[in-house]
Amino acid sequence: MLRLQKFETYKLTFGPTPIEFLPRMTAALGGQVQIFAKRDDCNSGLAFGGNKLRKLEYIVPDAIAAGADTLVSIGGVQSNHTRMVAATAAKLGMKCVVVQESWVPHEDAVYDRVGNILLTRLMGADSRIVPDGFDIGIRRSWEDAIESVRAAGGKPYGIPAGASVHKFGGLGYVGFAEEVRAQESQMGLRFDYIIVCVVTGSTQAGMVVGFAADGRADRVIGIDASGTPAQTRAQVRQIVDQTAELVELGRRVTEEEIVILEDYAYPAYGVPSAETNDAIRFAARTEAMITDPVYEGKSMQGMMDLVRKGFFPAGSTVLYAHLGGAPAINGYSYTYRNG
Ligand code: 5PA
Repeated sequence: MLRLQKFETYKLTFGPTPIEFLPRMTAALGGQVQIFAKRDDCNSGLAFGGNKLRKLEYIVPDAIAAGADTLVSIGGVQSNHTRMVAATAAKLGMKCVVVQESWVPHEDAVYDRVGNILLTRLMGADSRIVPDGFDIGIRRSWEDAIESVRAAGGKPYGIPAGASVHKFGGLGYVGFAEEVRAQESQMGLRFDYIIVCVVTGSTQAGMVVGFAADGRADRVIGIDASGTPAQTRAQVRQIVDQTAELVELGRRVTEEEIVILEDYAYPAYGVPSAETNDAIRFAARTEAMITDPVYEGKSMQGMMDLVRKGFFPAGSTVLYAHLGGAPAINGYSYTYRNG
């Protein structure tokens, strides 16, 4: 039994997210592997939702207890995470400062005016674009932003990139695993594999700890979208250990139980390959399921390739964790101008 209940939460999501069977995608990929999706992209009424809200549900009580009046976070120009922090701040009646680094070597005339950054600004966040490139670690620009709030007399509460290296960053996706187990018993099945996109690490790390409780940690297949997999893996390892301790897993998760596939992040973080674009069109045309060029398009590409390569034995059930991110597609309007 994982000790998750002892942590306070602040409700930002609707509750358990649906799991749906994807019949047309299953058939189009050969019919040997049954494909399901868990729709964390539809988890909330806050600004289109997504994976960050599960994490933030465990972080907000700490921000309130700290007496904060401003949430300060960081991501790329089209960050989903900074959109979710801006939404959370609006919902709490707090202020919000988000640093948006230039993580993506992508040029589209409207890239910094549509999608996530548009929504972030609409919700009243102070969005600060800076020239620094991609890095999932603790950043100087973020520390400077925290300091600037303090210097102006505010009470900042810092949330790192993707809410990942926050002490409670992994708890939300331990909750995901508990939720899947409950849904499995209602559905009368047990998923053989879970596919998840990984960049800053706490989504997969939480799942690994959650599924370690029933011996399935190595069935969580992380698809790297960072393009810096060594750093991502090290961060997942660290969050796994910290989260396992918090929920009292009672043992150390082994290296073999942390599975991250590196083959799909090319050509770079935030830049879709031709195969990523094929996967995005495939999910849209078989199931009207919208994935984005930065994250879910790459995990979709990875899942499709693994099915086609026979990675999953015939008869397997695969659960694709849809973590959100669709608003970013607007920043790629030229790429998809003809569909
Ligand atoms: C993100 C992250 P982790 O960062 O927890 O590994 O999750 C990867 C991920 N899918 C998967 C979507 C839709 C995501 O938004 N996004 C970041 C952001 O700034 O938006 C943290 C990088």
